[in-house]
Amino acid sequence: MNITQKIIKNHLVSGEMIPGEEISIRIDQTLTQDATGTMAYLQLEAMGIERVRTECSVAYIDHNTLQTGFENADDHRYIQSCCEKFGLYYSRPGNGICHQVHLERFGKPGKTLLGSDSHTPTGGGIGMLAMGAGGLDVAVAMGGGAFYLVMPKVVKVNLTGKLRPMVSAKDVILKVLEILSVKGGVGKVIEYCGEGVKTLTVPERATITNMGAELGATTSVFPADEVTKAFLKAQGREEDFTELKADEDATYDEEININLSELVPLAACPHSPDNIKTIAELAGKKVDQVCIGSCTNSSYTDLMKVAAILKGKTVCPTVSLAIAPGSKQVFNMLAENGALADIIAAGARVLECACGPCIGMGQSPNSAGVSLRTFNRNFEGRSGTADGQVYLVSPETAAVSALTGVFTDPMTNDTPVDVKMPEKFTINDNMIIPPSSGEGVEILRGPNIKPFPVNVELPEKIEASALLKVGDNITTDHIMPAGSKILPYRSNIPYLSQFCFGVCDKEFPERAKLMGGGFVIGGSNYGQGSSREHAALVPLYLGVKAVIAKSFARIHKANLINTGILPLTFKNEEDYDRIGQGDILELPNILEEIKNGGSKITLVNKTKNFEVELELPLSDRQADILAAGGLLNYTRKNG
Ligand code: MIC
Ligand code: SF4
Repeated sequence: MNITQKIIKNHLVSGEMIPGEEISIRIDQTLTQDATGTMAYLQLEAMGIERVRTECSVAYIDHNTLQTGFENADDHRYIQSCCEKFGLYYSRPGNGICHQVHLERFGKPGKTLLGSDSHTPTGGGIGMLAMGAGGLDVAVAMGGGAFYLVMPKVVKVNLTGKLRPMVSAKDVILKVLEILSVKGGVGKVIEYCGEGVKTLTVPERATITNMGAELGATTSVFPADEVTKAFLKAQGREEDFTELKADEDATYDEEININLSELVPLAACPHSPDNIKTIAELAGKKVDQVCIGSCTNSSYTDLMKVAAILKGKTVCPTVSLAIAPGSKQVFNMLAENGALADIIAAGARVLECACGPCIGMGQSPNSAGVSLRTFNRNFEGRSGTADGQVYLVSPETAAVSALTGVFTDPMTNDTPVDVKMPEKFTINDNMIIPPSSGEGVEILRGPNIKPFPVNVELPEKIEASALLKVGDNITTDHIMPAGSKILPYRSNIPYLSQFCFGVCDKEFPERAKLMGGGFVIGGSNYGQGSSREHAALVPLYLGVKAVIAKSFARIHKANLINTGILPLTFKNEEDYDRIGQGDILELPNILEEIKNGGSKITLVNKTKNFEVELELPLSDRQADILAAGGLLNYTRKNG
C-alpha cells in the first residue's frame, strides 16, 4: 500500500477503498480559523453537540485580525467562548497562522486532520492525511461524526536530486502546478516519494503540501521519516513521531518525475497559480510591492533566508516590502537571534503573525501595481486592488527582488544563503488556551452574528431563470469575495450577500432577489480555491437552486450539497454554449431523479425550446441530503 491507502485504511468507517467510490473516515484532529470558524461553531450549536469528541480540536484566530470595528473582536470572543464550552484549544490572535502553528505544535504523522480551510493539507508535510472542508463538515467531525469523501486516486511524485542553492520548495510546487494545472489534482492525493524527499526539511515539505490545494487535490502527503522525527524532536514532541512510508511494492494511479537538481526559480503569473514562467524570463520587470509570509512561506527557515538576503541592505526606494511571520514561535526566534533587527534595518514593514495581505487584510498594492508574494493564490481582485498584478514566488526571489526593485533571479545573488534547521525551537505555548470543563460557560454573541440560511426540502420540480453565466475556473473569491471590508461579516450572511459574485457582475445580488432566485451556469473547475462555505450559503440566501457547470472543485461541490444546492454537470459539455444568461430553465422531475441517484437529469430550456441531459452521480446518503434540503436538515432528521 501507499501512504494514503495506509492512513485511510486505519481510519475507514464505511465504503470500499476503490477510487471514485464514496468512503467515510474517522477524523482524529480538527482545526478552524476565525473566517470560517464562526459558521462552524454556529452549526455545531445548531446540531446540539455539547462537547467535541476528537483527539484534539483547535480554533485559531488568524484571518480577521484587522479590527476596524467591533465585528472581528466580537467574533473572536464568540469563538473563544465556544472553545471553553465545547472543549477545544484556543489559539489566540497573535499566535500565528493556523497551518503553521498546527504543524509546529499539534500535527502528528499518520493521523487524520480536517480543517475549515483549504490549506489544511500543510499537515501532509509531517505525514498527516490533512484535508480542507466546509465548516459544517468540520462541525460534524468535531461531534465525532465521520467525514465523507470520494476515495481518491493516488499520484506518485518521484523526487530525485537536490535543490540548488536559492532554488526553493516553492519552485517545486510551482513546477507541479505547471505540470498538472489548477484542476489536475481533483479527486487525487499527491504523494511524494523518492530519494529527493530526504533532502527536504519539514517546512519545505509543508510548503509543497500546502500549495497542493491549488491543484484542486484532496490533499498531498510526504512520508514521516528521520527528518520528520528531528523536526518533532526540535519541537519537544518526539513522542508524537511514528514512521510512515509506502510499501516497496506500493502501486499508484499516476506517476510524475521531478529532478530537484534541474529546477530553477519560478513565478505563477496573474491571475492563476498555474500560469508559470521562470524568473529568468521575467527578469528586469519593475516591481511595486513585495509581501513575504502566508501559510505557504512563513516558517523560521524561510524568514531566516529572507533576513540573510536583506542583512546590511536597503529595500529599493520604489518598493514596499511587507513581512508577516507565520507564528509567534517564528517571530520570537527571529527576535531572539537578531534576524528581526536585520529585517527592520533593511526597511521592511513588519506585520503581526497572521494571514494579513494574503486574504486582503491590508497591504493592497497600488493601482495596477505589480506585487511579488510568497503566498499561494493570485486570483483576480484577491489582493484588494481590482487591477493588482500578483505574482507568486519563493521567499528567496521575493527578498532579492525587493532590494533591486525588479524581478531578479535569486541564483544571480552574489552570496547564496544557507539556513540550517534549528535543533530546538523556542517553545512557549502561552497563547494557546487548553480545553476546560465547559461547565457554566456562557456563549458570547455579538450583534454581528445573524442566523444563517437553511434550505427547504427539494421540490418535485424547479423552474427559474439562468441568473448568471460564467466561464472556467471560477474561484470562491469570485463567488464570495474576501478582503478587509467584507471579511468582518462572515457571520452575517444577509450583509455578505450584497457582494456575491461582485468580481464578475455587481448586479447579481439585486437580480437574484428580483427574480426570486434561479440557476448559475458555470464552466469547468467551478468553485476552485477556498473552503469557505459562504460561497454556498450566500447563493442559498439569494435563492440559487442549482449550479449547472462543466465540472466542480471538490470542497465547493461538497459545500453546495451540504447546503442543498444542486451541483449539476452537463453530460455533454457543448450544451454549456446553448444556455444563455436570462433563459428560463426547468428541471421537471428533479426530486425523483435525485432519489434515483442522479445519473440522468433532464433540463428543459423553455426560452429556446430544447432539452439537455445533466448528471449528478450521488451515493444514497448524498441523495437523501439533497432531498432533505441539506446536511443540517438531514442530520436533524437522522440524528
Ligand atoms: C483562503 O486562503 O482563501 C482562506 C481565506 O484561507 C480560505 C478560507 C476562508 O475563506 O475563510 C481557504 O483557503 O479555505
Ligand atoms: Fe491564511 Fe492565506 Fe493561508 Fe488562507 S492561504 S490560510 S488566507 S495565509
